[in-house]
Amino acid sequence: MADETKNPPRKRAAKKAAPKKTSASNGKAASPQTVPDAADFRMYTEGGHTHESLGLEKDELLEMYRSMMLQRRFEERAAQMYGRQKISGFLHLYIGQEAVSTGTIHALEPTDPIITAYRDHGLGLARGMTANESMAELFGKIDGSSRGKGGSMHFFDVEHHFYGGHGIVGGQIPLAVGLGFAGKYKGTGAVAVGFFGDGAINQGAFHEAANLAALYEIPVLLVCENNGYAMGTSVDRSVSQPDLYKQAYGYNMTGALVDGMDVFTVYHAMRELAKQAREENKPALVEIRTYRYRGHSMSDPQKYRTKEEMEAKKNEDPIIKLKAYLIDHKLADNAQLDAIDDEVKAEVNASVEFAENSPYPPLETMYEDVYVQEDYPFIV
Ligand SMILES: Cc1ncc(C[n+]2csc(CCOP(=O)(O)OP(=O)(O)O)c2C)c(N)n1
Ligand SMILES: [Mg+2]
Repeated sequence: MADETKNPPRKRAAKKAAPKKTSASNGKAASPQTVPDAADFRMYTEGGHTHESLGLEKDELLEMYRSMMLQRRFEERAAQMYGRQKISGFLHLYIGQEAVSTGTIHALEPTDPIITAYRDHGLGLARGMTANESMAELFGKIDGSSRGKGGSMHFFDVEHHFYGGHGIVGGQIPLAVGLGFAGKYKGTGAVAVGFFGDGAINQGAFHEAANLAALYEIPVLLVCENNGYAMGTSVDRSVSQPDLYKQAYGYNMTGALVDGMDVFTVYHAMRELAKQAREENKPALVEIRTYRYRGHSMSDPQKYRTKEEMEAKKNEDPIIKLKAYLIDHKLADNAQLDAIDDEVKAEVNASVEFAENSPYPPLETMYEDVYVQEDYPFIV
């Protein structure tokens, strides 16, 4: 059941909101009554968490650091390989946004389904995809996660409950709600998490999906990764209400604003919101403010933002922040963290070799893996 103190039912709200009758006698129009603010907005922007306050052990912190480093090093190498024309098609890098993927994954159960847009390498790696299958997918090789037929935008790993990798802006949001619905229907207790960019918030698909998520009380978190830009268009230029989390009010659900440059804050917010969704079937719209350090994709002259802005944001680098925390709290020293970096680099280098050596998918496999159902009509 919805919490009525925070979310009054529509009928009651409508009754209270009815405008007063204008008194004609004094000649003045009565000002309309204001609607009581029943919004359930949560701010996760203050920071100040410690690993103790969050109940995180040293091993888990080091695992978070490793995960973020793997995503960063993997993509730096992917960018190089793109330059050498080993990767074709699009390549959208997640560099700068790693606290979002890592903080979320650590806050969820490994069986909670997740789904995202085309900027998908970070989330896939954070969820447990290997560097080998990921690099091979970028190279279009048969050992890739989608057998080389998906490429950068279509990572997919059912075993790890990662449902892709989607190229149509906003297209995966209704699927996220469907994943949440399936969990509720089957009684699995899972919470689905659907990621999308700030550019997707104005798509009809978001609004239709958000409405049903709240109406059907679906355990789903709709996570808007607001990195400030949709290609070259800033949020301020394209959205009438740039506080994107406020869209939650229109759908009678929790809205949350989260600092996405701090992995502890993301972890804290997502853990609380996932618990609420799991235990009370309450969906939420979660706006996580983050920043991508690279262009929209590989061919982006980035004329829409200043060097000063980028430099300022680089001072907020979530990986450097976690590293400083680990050292300050004597949980690791520089040598240990460098060793993690070396291990990750070796793993990524090996993945390039693996991808080079993997064959291209044979032509006759072209129509395989298009539909799950093997006898689906229209397949030649
Ligand atoms: C329906 C649709 N319209 C337009 C495009 C072209 N397009 C690809 S990415 C993109 C910008 C999306 O930005 P955002 O949602 O903020 O995600 P980000 O790239 O910042 O991660 C657009 C308009 C598309 N893929 N799908
Ligand atoms: Mg964006």
